[in-house]
Amino acid sequence: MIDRTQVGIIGAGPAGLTLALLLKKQGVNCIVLENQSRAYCESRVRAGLLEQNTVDLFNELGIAGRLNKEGLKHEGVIFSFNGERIRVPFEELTHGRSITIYGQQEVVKDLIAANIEKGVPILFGAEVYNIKGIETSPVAFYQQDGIEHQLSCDFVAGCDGFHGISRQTLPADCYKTYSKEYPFSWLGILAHAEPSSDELIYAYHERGFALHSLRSEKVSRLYLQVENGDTIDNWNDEKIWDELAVRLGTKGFTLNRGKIFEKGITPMRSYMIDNMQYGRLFLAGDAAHIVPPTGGKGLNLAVADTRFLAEALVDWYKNESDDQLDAYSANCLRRIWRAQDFSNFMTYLFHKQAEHGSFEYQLQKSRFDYIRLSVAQATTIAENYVGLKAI
Ligand code: RFL
Ligand code: PHB
Repeated sequence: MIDRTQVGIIGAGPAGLTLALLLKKQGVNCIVLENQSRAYCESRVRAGLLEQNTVDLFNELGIAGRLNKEGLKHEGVIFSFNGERIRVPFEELTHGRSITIYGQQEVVKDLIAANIEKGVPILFGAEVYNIKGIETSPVAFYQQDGIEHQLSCDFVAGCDGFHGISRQTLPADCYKTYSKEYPFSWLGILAHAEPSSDELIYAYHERGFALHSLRSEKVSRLYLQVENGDTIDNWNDEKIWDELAVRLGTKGFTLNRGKIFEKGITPMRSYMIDNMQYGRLFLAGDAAHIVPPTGGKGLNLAVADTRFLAEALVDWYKNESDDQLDAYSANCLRRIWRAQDFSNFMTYLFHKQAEHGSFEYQLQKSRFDYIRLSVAQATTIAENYVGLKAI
């Protein structure tokens, strides 16, 4: 068993796997430790919206063959307010930038295959239970098949998601936490139903938010705002479809129904820490920040962090410079705060929070009208939605 590497990466999600490829490309060795099985990682249903920057990076890494073929490129998005629709033509408003719909499981499959092909060791079923020596010479302690192992590293990259061990390993006094729980959750489904719209539809309705998304020409991905604490047992398939049809509805629109093959409820929260590093431990992705999914930013932020981290580590190995490593958190935080603000804005624009006709409701409606009336406001939304190029 290998017991030493340059960069030990915890977590084989989008962050860990992208970082491993970026490092390998520059000749830096790493090992990825992942507590789940490969099959589990490749089937976990989550995100679907890839920003232009993410697609560009996957092309640079030479792993976008299937993404370019099977991903669905979008040039605009539909917003609906109680059945009144407007279209934000984001490609036109951002001089050619777009988003691509491609399931996170597909991204993870492509990343795992590329890492294995390039010779990056990914140890599945390897749970890291302790990280020691983060000031100068970190060691990751992990268990695989009931046997304990140690991996000594120059650096540890904590890409182990929101519930991972890396954030807990940072000294508690080296960062400040920002956290916000929203008073609603998302019920998400995947269904064998032809998408009812070529473009995504984000809908405010007096019964609550709904989102129409898709995965392919035959599979729809749809979400409903539900109350915190609600359970999937309260929602049989017919009730889900009926509710989606009402909330997404407008004159002449028919929602295509089909067999639901995946459903789940996710709470909505914003969370982040204002320092993502200590000594030789660096965090990336959900390990350091969570955004509500309304802006489609989580996976994209995870990937954006790894670009900064890879550049900084390569600079350390090639030029013996600490400068970029020292600037890592600050470099990431600018984009993270922008995404936090945009995700919060989208969440409050579309979710039902106040009684129909109340003061807050009127403000919400006015914000929606403003997008229709102002190219400036539509452009602001467009450039945040597709993701700012540099920040
Ligand atoms: P991940 O994907 O959670 O991966 C972390 C990995 O670390 C492993 N792990 C450990 N391994 C070893 N030892 C330990 N002690 C470990 N502890 C954990 C885990 O098993 C896991 O494999 O984090 P990463 O890489 O930072 O990626 C983040 C994204 O997964 C996440 O931000 C997105 O899914 C969020 N998200 C969306 N993001 C988008 O950009 N666009 C979207 O359209 C979008 N929609 C969504 C979403 C998330 C959702 N849910 C379910 C939260 C829609 C939903 C409903
Ligand atoms: C998805 O397709 O899963 C999706 C799309 C847009 C979002 C969130 C999720 O804002």
